[in-house]
Amino acid sequence: MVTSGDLPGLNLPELDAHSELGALGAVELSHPTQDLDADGLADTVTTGTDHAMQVWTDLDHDGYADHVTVVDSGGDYSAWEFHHHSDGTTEWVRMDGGHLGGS
Ligand SMILES: [Ca+2]
Ligand SMILES: [Ca+2]
Repeated sequence: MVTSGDLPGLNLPELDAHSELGALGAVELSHPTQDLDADGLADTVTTGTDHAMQVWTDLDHDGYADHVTVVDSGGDYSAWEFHHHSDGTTEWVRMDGGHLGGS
């Protein structure tokens, strides 16, 4: 579980599109600010630097991110989902990735 990060006050890890999230563990979204699915409950936090931005979404509102999309300033992106396995372990799984804009 991530308890501290590079972004003061948000406690979210700073990632780029080539970061490996597999063993990152649960990421707490304590103060989501955006409502991505428009159900009236804030579920999403966007973080970032000059180099990359991260969009963290807590789809089931349990306080922990279930999905993150990372986009580099150069256009590379990756999308990850947080999976809960039946044996109690958890893992981030890369679902998508590539380069925005075709080539
Ligand atoms: Ca929502
Ligand atoms: Ca969640």
